[in-house]
Amino acid sequence: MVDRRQFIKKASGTLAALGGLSLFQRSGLATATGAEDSTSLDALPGKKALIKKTYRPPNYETPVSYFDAPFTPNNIFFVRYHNAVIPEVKAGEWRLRIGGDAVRTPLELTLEQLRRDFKPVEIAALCLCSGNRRGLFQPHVPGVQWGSGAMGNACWRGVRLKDVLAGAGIGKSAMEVSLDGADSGVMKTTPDFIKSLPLAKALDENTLIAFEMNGEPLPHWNGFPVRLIIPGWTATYWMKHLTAVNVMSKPFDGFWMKTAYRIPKDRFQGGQFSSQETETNRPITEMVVNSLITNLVDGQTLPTAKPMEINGVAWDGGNGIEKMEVSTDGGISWHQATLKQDYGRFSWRQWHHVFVPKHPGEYRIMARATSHSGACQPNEPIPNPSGYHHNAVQKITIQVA
Ligand SMILES: Nc1nc2c(c(=O)[nH]1)N[C@H]1C(S)=C(S)[C@@H](COP(=O)(O)O)O[C@H]1N2
Ligand SMILES: [Mo]
Repeated sequence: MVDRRQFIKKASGTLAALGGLSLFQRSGLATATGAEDSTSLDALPGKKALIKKTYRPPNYETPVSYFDAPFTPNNIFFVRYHNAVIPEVKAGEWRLRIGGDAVRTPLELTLEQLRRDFKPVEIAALCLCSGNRRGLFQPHVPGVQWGSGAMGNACWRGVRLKDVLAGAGIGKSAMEVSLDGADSGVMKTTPDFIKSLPLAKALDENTLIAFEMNGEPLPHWNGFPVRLIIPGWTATYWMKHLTAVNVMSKPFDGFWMKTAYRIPKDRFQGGQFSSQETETNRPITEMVVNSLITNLVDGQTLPTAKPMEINGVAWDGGNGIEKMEVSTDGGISWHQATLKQDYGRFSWRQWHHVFVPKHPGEYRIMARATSHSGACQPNEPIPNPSGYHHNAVQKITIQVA
């Protein structure tokens, strides 16, 4: 169980260590200079040590070596918040309110009702922050300077949002469904983190209100008691500590839809959101095809003439992975890697390749995924103002001696 006092005590300890600078100020400073320390490990209550990016709000990423597994354990799963007031929700007191101007009968549900009255569904799905690898963009882009660890693959169990909405009844004028969680900003002026979905996505059979993650209740930091799962879409829509769902006849115009999480139109494949589009940009939606090497690190030394294992994961926005290719000579030749077990089109897919380096020297290892849609990772990240969708082909240099 999360001990909030312990967390606050730890937070004030860190404040003192920073010589009076608030963490908010410090993170602002760090972002401006690009000097944020991305190697400091720190454990939130109930979690193992994660890579701390900011303390308030808590933004912690998972060390990449933990991704060398089909599912990411709950106690090492990354944590991302926009606002710093995160109440510890009590299961018995929690209520989910279904309302909005385009709903027929507003509803209020307890956790027990949610578990008892609707059909349970389980889906393996990757939870990926839109800004994962933002820290690798050149030139530098403002925002949390994530490395590769703002993601995790889990098996989610819950009920369909569409079944819950059917209980309330959807009016003919319905256009979007907004989502709010129990967390909020420190100051009244901070925009509350509220997102919206196009009606069709809210009614998709894979869109879940989840109360379990990898067979256990959701950890506090990952949304206890329930969060939304939007398989295939980036995690910005995966509302944690979900408290309110509103069916609306107009586009939701809050800060986190209208201003943040937007990408230039026509620069990335997939995922329209027509009610939220402008002439030039649109909300981020589906994840793009991507992969990551999980068992090797840049600069590592490995022995000559011994099999070199290259493992990793690959994913996309729900088409599934068609093939995974690995190069050990800096992209001159490519070899097909073996895809491991398929846990469904929204899960990441583990892959594996073995190669024997015959001679000592430097080896440039590269990995690229192709999705069933035919999309392939680009050689360079696609520039965009907020540093989303970094999916460039990864390059790692290994010394063979
Ligand atoms: N209530 C709430 N839900 C939220 C957020 C938030 O700030 N508050 N951030 C979103 C974003 S941008 C991401 S990347 C994911 C992160 O999920 P995690 O913290 O469980 O890893 O939560 C999403 N849901
Ligand atoms: Mo995110």
